[in-house]
Amino acid sequence: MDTSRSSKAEIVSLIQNEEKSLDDEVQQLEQTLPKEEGWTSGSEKSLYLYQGFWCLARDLKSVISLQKHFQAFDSDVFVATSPKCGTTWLKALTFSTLCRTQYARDEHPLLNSTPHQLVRFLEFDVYLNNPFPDLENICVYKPRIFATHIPYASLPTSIKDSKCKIVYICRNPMDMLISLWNFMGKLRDQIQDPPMSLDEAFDKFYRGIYLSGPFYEHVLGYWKASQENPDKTLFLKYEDLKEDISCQLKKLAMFLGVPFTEDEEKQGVVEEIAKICSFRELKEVQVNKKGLSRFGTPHKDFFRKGQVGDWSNYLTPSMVERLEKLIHEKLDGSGLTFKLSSKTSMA
Ligand code: PAP
Repeated sequence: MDTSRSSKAEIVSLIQNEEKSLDDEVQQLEQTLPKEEGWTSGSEKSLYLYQGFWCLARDLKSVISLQKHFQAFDSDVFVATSPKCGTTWLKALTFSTLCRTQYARDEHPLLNSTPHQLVRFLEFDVYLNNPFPDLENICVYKPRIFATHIPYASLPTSIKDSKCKIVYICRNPMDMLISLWNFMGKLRDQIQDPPMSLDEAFDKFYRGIYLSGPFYEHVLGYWKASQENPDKTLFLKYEDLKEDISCQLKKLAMFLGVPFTEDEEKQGVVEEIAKICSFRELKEVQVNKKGLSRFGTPHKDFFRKGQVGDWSNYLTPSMVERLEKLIHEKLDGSGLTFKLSSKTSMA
């Protein structure tokens, strides 16, 4: 008997069975979960409320699949975010900090790969249409770094229980909303959907209906995890990075267990990483200017303005008032505050 053949056949049948059972599970969920209209008519047409967060039908399967099968290593690092809160930036910074000794200083991988290619999303990329991805060979650099928009409560148990590290970045919700609305506007344009009004986007965001929303539950889940176990989860803020990137980079390196040495500091390594990961530099790299990501969005759309306080150019006074009230209600007593502009902050 040809064992290599039979084991290959067994593997294929295992994958097929798993695919079938996932398809059945997702089909059932689609009929029972609360459902809302998404942000575009394409793959984002419907959102489903799964375990308390809004998820695209396309991603339900990969989320369930990775919840069941993903095995974290103690050495893994996870970049966790809500959409439009600084994912691209934190992917670039985490990769450049952790892997800095694995390439020559003038051959930085960010010159030829996008941050999303170097640090891949678990649910939109690695596990998309593949319940058993080849994780051994997926990350060229070590340790493995993955990204996710999944809320803390719904992370695979092995991520929560192992000694791996989680870095989270949040952003003030007003800038996040404007960033999301602009991003989805480009996506709508691309598939010839008519523009979505800011009123409609505001209403959806206010009700928490967007991929991985609601916002406050997402942020508070990771905030609490970071308070309870600061060695495992590092909680960063986009606005703090904007204010003092060197200080935040050193904090990140220390947390990841790879602090910058005195020599590195003298040689300007911190400033070099900050520079190559900066909005201005990344936006101009050819690989970020053309082509589509694995999840179908143009690379260039991940770089818009990269500013704090851009919301003031869009939101009406009544929108600001409603959001401020909601921020107060949701964050009251948590100890978490947001900077709304380079000057103003609120709890
Ligand atoms: P994602 O969660 O969908 O992957 P994410 O990277 O969080 O996207 O969002 C993009 C936002 O980060 C954009 O914000 P804006 O719309 O307000 O401009 C984008 O400009 C900003 N951004 C991307 N790269 C950087 C960077 N290197 N530094 C600062 N901001 C950045």
